[in-house]
Amino acid sequence: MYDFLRDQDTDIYDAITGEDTRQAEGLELIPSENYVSLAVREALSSSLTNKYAEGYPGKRYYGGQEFTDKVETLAIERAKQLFGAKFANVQTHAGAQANMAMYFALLSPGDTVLGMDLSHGGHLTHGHPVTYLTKIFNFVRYKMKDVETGEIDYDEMREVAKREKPKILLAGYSAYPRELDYEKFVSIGREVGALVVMDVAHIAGLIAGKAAKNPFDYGFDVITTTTHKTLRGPRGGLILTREDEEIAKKIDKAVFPGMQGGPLMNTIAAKAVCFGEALKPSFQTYAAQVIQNAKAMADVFITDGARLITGGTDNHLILADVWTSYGISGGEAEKLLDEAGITLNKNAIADDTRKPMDPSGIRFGTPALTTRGFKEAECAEVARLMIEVLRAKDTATVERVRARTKELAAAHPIPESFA
Ligand code: DSN
Repeated sequence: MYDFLRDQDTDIYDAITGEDTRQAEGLELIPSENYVSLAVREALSSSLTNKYAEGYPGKRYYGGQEFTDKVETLAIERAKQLFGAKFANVQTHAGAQANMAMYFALLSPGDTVLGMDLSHGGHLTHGHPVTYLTKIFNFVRYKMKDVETGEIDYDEMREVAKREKPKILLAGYSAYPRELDYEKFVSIGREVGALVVMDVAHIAGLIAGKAAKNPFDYGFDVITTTTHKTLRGPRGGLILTREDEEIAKKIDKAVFPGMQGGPLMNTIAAKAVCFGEALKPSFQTYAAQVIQNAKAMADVFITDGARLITGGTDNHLILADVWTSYGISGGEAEKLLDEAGITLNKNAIADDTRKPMDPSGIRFGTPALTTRGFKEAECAEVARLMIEVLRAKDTATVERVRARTKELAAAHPIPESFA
């Protein structure tokens, strides 16, 4: 691999091979990361990167679309099958663009979106004040009723919905470890005449692998997602519409020409490959294992007396209050664990009293470890190693744990393909 790159550009070659080694030798616990197959990587680096294909299959603004049309149609059909949707747009470059296109398709300037409070697990693109979205649309919030169990305050949600009359009721989070009551979302949305939308970026693979409930089965109207987290595909976005053709047409228009120019056809081919992989029965085994592994890690922390936000996990991620539990800030924990060969991220916890750049929590999860073949016992060991570092906070412990994480990584090479 990389023969031409090595000969032509040593600096970039060195950086990429350095990253390869980092990924191979460390344990990846960032819950939004994963390892793609070499088939996905081959599609990403294919000749399709040379091609302009503005428009949609059969309706392009450039010639030479015989193969791009085939690729995009396959990606659309597979995405629809995977999520039980009637319509799919596979062109958004990332999850942020998928959400933006969804807002522009379904809202007029000044319209209201009711979404999860950002400090309770929401996402920047769900209306954080630092985004341009808040200059155009009005975002109002619901929260968890009980941070210790993760129960959403559906009474508050209904009250705010009735008062604020949102056009969109938004579910979906980047730091929330529990399943939702989708029936309640849909009933509240219908009651106030809002479209019900979910950003499933984090749990897309769990839904595709039938290890988590599918919001479309409960009547959600639209789903947005990324393709590179639990779904284990290339970095990119995807928008699915359950059944309303008018909505799907508005979304297509919002993506192109509304927001983006030429689609990244190489990425769309890689998405199609990933969707093909996720349609295999083996992906269901993978998705179920991701959750079992996360539960095994959560159990170790709970037994150790740690405070986990929502008290545990139903999905692929865990949010731990390390400030209360181990007297270490999230930033310091991230740094020490990184040195010990465990990569994860600091994360604010609900109603955090510390600053976002050095919050009280860490967020970690099991999608990448599970891809490497880790099962519950190895994940529990990783959790114990983490606790050793969080408790001791000293160089000797970090070095000892580093030696063990390297061994664990070596015993579980990153796979090249999936059965
Ligand atoms: N940055 C992603 C995550 O890590 O959750 C969400 O966009």
